[in-house]
Amino acid sequence: MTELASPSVTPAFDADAASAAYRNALQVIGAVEPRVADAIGAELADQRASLKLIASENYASPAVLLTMGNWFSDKYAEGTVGHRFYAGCQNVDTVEALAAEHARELFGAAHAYVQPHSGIDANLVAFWAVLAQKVELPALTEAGAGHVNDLSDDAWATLRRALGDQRMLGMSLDAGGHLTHGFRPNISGKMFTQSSYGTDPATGLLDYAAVRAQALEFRPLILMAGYSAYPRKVDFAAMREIADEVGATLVVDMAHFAGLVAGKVFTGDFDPVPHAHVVTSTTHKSLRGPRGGLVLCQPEFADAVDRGCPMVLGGPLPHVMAAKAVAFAEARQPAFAGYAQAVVDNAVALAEGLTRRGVRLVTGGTDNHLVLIDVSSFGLTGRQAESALLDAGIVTNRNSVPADPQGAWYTSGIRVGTPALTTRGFGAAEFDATAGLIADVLAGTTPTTTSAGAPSRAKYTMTDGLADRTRAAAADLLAAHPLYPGLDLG
Ligand code: DSN
Repeated sequence: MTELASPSVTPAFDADAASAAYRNALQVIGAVEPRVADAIGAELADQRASLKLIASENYASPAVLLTMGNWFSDKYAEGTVGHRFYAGCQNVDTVEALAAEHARELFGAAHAYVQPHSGIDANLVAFWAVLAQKVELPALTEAGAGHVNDLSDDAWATLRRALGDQRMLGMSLDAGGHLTHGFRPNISGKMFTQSSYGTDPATGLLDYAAVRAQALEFRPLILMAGYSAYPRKVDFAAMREIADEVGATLVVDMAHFAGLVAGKVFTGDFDPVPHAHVVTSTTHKSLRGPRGGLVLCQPEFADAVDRGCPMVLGGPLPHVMAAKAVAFAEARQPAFAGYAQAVVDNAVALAEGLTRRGVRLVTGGTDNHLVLIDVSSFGLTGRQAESALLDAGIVTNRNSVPADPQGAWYTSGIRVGTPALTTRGFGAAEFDATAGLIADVLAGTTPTTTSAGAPSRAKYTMTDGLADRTRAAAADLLAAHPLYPGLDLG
């Protein structure tokens, strides 16, 4: 065994063993479809060579990744641990129980359901659990059924009509909320009569008094909290007070910041688990696990949450549940707290570096893992900024800013996050240097003019040599912090 590659914030792995595992796996795959084996190798090369700042992405450990490629993938396991609709699930029971146990311990939760395949699945499980638990829908009473799963077709028809009266209040998409929190084109916006809260127009910050006033007026069944592009902490104790005052159920989607909760950076009022009735998450963002979802809940919702399959989920993915168990075990190691703190410290360094260079940030900074840049002062749309940064080797995504005049396609914002590069070992100095590269690219990019004489919203030119210079500088930063050090595909 070679020396473990173990920067303090990255899970240690045996580089020789991982190299052998991947080389052999690629040889086996390549014998069937070499183009797929090549694409897998190319993906690692691309990820190694780019400055990945997408706030929702990370790099899972070789242990997490390898756990997903095995015989668990072949197994059907509808049901719950010890109560399956298929025979032969004893090993699936082992990994599902382990993942749930690690999740409960990691987050201090009463109950954990690890079957959701993604964030939207986790949210649908939560929404139906609240409906089943909290709503005396006429159809349930008429049918004498104990649960929505037991309804007849007639009862379902009544239920569909009654559902239209149920209300959800969530954060609006342009204020940083997520499309599954009641955005009209999403199923959440169709299941519920929906209303959304924004942020203070002057500060970009959540205004709890305004949320309370809106909740008192709207009387939601579900008060939804959580975000995908809000660069600040949320006071979940305050949100719970509002929910209690209006008789709502508080559901928190912590997909973006689950790693900061697991790493005990968000504690007390900022930890959703003790305050929310139900908490949903993905497992692959700041939590650094496999792609997947998770639901945590208070005991009164446990039975309804466990009916996620077959209510809204198909068969669970046992290979992914196994990888969740491995990832949660990693997150329970002391090093993970150091990683989570570094993610936030690095975001602050990135925000300060951008501000110092004259870049405008929504809310003026950050106290989580992400920074939302308003690129309108450079005369750019988010789409132009995203493309120019990509030309320069910096991977980001465009994002709406509050009350965005450019709409959701072009946008006025760029969202950047620190979880992935922190896993690579970047610290404050590297993020300050990254801020410099971003500021230079934004300053050196100019919209082209359309034939009508207006600035284009998509096309742009860059100062000569800027993209190449930035790529070279990014390559120097990346070379000092290799991704999966020692991992060699041969
Ligand atoms: N797509 C994820 C993100 O980038 O935030 C959320 O679903």
